[in-house]
Amino acid sequence: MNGMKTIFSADHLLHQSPGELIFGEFLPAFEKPERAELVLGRVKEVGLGEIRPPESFPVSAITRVHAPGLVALLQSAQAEWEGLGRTGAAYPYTWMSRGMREDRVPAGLDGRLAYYSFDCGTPITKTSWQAIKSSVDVALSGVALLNSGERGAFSLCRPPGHHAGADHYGGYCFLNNAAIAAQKLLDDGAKRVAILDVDYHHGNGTQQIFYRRDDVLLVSLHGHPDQEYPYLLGWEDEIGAGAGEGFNLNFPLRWGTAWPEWSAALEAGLKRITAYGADAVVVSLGVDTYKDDPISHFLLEHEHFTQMGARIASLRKPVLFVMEGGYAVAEIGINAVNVLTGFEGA
Ligand code: OKP
Ligand code: ZN
Repeated sequence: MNGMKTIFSADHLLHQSPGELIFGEFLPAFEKPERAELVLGRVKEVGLGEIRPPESFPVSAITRVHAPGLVALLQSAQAEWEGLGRTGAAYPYTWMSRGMREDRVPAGLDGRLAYYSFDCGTPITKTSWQAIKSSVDVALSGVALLNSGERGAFSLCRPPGHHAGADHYGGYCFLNNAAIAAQKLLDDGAKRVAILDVDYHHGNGTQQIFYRRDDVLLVSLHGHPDQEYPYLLGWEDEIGAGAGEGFNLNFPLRWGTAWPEWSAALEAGLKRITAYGADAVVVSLGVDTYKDDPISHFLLEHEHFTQMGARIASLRKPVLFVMEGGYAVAEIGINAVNVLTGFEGA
């Protein structure tokens, strides 16, 4: 079968949040396994291309961008939690705030959960690590496809990754699949990689990881921090620092943003990526910009995702699509795959 290949692992099923504190209630989690299954179903329905399992990569590919202490915590948190006689998933009780010790990692479990996380929406369960690791492997296997000459590939990652920074996790994200993939592209010979983050939420983790670097350009379109999660990063004056100055480009957009305004920002971002001269592009593909997404406030419709894919294809660069968010579950498959077919058809 020709067409874009999809990398997928059923191991994503091993991460299932027990629920989410949202809208003032503890509700069923929005980031749920059905999301990935619906996208996979749509990939099959349209006959996008071959579906392959990931290869397994060493943890050293992860610690190229993440602190070893974070990776160790994700692996052992649930066992330590149970060792303290607790049932349920591992949740942090506090977080780092202004004036607290950033230079010292506490030894205990609750201290490390506090040190390495930034929100209450990202519980670690008994089998989460296997899902987290499989999601990274799905992203890295997509890199291998680009290295073998494919012009596009789809890493159907779950859990998502773009909120995870070098030493912090949160926002349903544990490890930054897109950032790990971008670093692997560089390690495999690319000189410059662009990350285009079209998820509704700002990719704070990706921004933090590459903020001082000029070998990865980040372009992000997202809900304005004055209105939208993760609230504390994503303004337009964040342009990068040191060697990275000029290599971070944020487009914060207000609730109610529809295709005309969203696509104008996309065009400006694509222009920047072209000027940058990227050897490859990683797209953080969230489809929570959809008008009926239950936790988001943009107004994109099905056809706009197709157009988005076609515009990304106009870069004429190898593109790795890495799945991020999208929560209107019945539609998530249509919207994600529309981007891919739009790319393929252009
Ligand atoms: C992840 B991705 C607290 C509610 C906050 C978190 C949104 C994470 C979005 N439980 N919502 O960017 O789609
Ligand atoms: Zn999102």
